[in-house]
Amino acid sequence: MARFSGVPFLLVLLACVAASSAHRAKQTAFVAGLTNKTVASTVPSNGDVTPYGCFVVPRTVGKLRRDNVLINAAEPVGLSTALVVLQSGWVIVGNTPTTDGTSNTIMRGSIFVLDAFGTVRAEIKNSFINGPWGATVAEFQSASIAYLFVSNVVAPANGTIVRWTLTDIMRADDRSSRPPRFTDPTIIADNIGAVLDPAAVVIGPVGLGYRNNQLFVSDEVHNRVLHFNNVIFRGNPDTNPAVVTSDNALQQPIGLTLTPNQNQALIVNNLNGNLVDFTIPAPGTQLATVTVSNFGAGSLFGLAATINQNGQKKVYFVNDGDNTLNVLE
Ligand SMILES: *[C@@H]1O[C@H](CO)[C@@H](O)[C@H](O)[C@H]1NC(C)=O
Ligand SMILES: CC(=O)N[C@H]1CO[C@H](CO)[C@@H](O)[C@@H]1O
Repeated sequence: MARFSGVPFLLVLLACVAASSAHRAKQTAFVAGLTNKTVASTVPSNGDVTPYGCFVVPRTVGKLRRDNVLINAAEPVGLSTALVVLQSGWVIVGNTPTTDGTSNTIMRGSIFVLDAFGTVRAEIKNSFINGPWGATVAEFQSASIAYLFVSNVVAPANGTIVRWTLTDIMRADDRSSRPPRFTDPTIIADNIGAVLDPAAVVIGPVGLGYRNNQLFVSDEVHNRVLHFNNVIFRGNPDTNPAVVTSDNALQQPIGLTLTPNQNQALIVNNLNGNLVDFTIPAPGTQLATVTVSNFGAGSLFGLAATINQNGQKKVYFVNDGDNTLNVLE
């Protein structure tokens, strides 16, 4: 009797495996059934017209309203899609300036920290900041500490990801609060590849998405999306990340966001006007491709997926073709 006791157990195990792979195969694309709509023009009163990053405000704090979308343009800060809003209301913006809008004059730049009223309260500038190009954040129940991940694309960085530990995070709607401290910079990924480009300024790692100690990064140079493990704790660069997906519908993946349930990711392409929806973790499956810009190459940058307080799916993205903020909903 004893020697058969493993059989039903094995069958149950196989049944579970079959059920979970069937479940995986049946996963519906987050963007299935959504249609595009223009939300707003991004041409502000100062006349700058080029939107890059895009982030959905997680909580109402100061002037920030939950579910509203923040975007950054190339003025007053330099080029970058790096834009993060902490739950406490601090806004973190990458700044990679050029004097003429081309890669010929690109500089290493800085990171700005704004309070919840939009006032610049700090500028971080040091040897770990080399053309901040994309960013994401890991936040926890206790909002006094967070991990910020920033990609860098200007030499000497050849496509790095730096993890910052943000400490002493106070409320950003109190003018007496000090901005978070940027501590313990650690290079957790190196040599992803970053090359100056006459059209796109830089081709390199742009979109970052975080879930559960894992980081997903769009790698434009190799036309793929990478999956890094143990990103909260590692003390050195991960030289062997897994590949989530590559080629097929990918055409230089630029902005990246995770879906709210965190089992899919969305990227937009630099070389055409398409958005691609695929499963995570690695190895992932491409589930859907949607044309979201009729302006083709160079029109898409940042995007952000959310389910709002009314339970509606929204995928916000900027379009530099007509300088608008758009939504798939
Ligand atoms: C930069 O990264 C690319 C892509 O991974 C690699 O081929 C190249 O050798 C790296 N360059 C340097 C100077 O390390
Ligand atoms: C890029 C794209 O697909 N744009 C479409 C958005 O939706 C309108 C109609 O609602 C279409 O005319 C656009 O072509």
